[in-house]
Amino acid sequence: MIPRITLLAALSLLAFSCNKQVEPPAAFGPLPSAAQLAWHEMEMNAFVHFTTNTFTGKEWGYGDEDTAIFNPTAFDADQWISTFKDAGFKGVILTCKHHDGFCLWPSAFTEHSVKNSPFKKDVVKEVSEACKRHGLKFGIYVSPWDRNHPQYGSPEYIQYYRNQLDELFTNYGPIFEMWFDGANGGDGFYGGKREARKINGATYYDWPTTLDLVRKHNPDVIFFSDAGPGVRWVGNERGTAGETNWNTITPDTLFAGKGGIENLLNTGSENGTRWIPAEVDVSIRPGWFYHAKEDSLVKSPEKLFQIYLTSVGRGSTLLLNIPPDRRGLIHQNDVAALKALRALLDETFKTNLAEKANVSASLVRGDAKQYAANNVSDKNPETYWTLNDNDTSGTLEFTFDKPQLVKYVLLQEYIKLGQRVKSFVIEAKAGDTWNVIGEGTTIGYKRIVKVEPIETTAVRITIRDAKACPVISNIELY
Ligand code: FUL
Repeated sequence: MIPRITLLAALSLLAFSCNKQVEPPAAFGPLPSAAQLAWHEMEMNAFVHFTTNTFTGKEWGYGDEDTAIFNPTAFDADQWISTFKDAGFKGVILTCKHHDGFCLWPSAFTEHSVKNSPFKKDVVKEVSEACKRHGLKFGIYVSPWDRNHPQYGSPEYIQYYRNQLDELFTNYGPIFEMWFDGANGGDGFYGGKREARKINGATYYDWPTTLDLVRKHNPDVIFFSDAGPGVRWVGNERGTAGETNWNTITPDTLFAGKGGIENLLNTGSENGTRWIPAEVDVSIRPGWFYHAKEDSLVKSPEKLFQIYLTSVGRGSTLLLNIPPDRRGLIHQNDVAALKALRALLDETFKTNLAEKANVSASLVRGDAKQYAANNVSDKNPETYWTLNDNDTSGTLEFTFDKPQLVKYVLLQEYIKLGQRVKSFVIEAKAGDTWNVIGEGTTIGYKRIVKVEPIETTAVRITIRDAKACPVISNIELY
């Protein structure tokens, strides 16, 4: 019989090692706001380009279009939004006004709007209400560049632009994201209808004042522009975030429309001073607007899947443009492509092999259970595996009870404590040897690596380098 005193001592020792109080790592570097975190979690949003261009075949209208041409014959916002919802999109951003200045809502400040079209209906209202019905968030694109407005280029126009934002935020909220397009934000391009009208993009729009105004309506609205401050442009329209993608950037000298910063925006800056993640905007068709001649050029589900990997799979949010046609419907080819994309995503990411694997780690912060390796496979995004403050590398091993085919590895950092990882490698066991099957640099909110497909009994992930001790909340294997 074990003496009572020894048993008690053993039990209290056990209790001590399980409940050992180890401080969590301190936050490191710039952090996302609550609204930015929510934006990261949306992962996929739909962009909708719709205006007079849909009826003229143009991409950039001159602003002198007759409002009579805007006349969709079978407009159905529910068809758009239910299509997007089925595909997995969480939000929608609508071009309430594109560069031609035509307003999809009956603005009190201009005659160049739906109110003077035969269609008459308030498209912004129809779409924002359909979003509410289907549980998607609603966002707006309101082009600063306006080729219809006679005062574009003068201070009066800025007041006009602000009045319109006021109208939109008052009547169609809540609005989760607001797009400040960079076109004609620099000092190139042509300004008004068909004549040149130069502006100084760095100062003309006076963004800080506009932002303050909009924040009075919604303090949490995410502002997209080349330079943020909510989210930044990714530097291209091909659907590709940087293989290295820092959520941080130093925006001091940046502004919407500033040219020559595409590479910087694509990768972000490792030591950037602000959390301004990249949003990947790309169109399902060659153009942003619907053109019948592009019906056969809708991106294939396989191409869209690739884009998913280079956007969501690189820690960005995908903003996929799906333009309604002249009927005011999402064309059947686009609907079919989205359905097939959804099926591809569901099939690829169906069985997470990490859930049934045995997970172990080379190191655990303070040897404490609350930071153990299996936190990365427990489905709880609030628990994580982490190391002691000075440790910037460590290894996780997943062992299966029988060989499994592994094709994709999904990793997530606990970004509430900052973005840290700089380099990682993925290996798989073949017999007694470990083979490298993939590697990468940054992780951030989410990283999906397409590895060399392999039948294996174990996968090993090594964080090779990090700015501070890595904090990994989730790993999935497919
Ligand atoms: C660009 C615009 O000029 C295009 O027409 C489109 O709206 C795209 C999303 O942004 O800057």
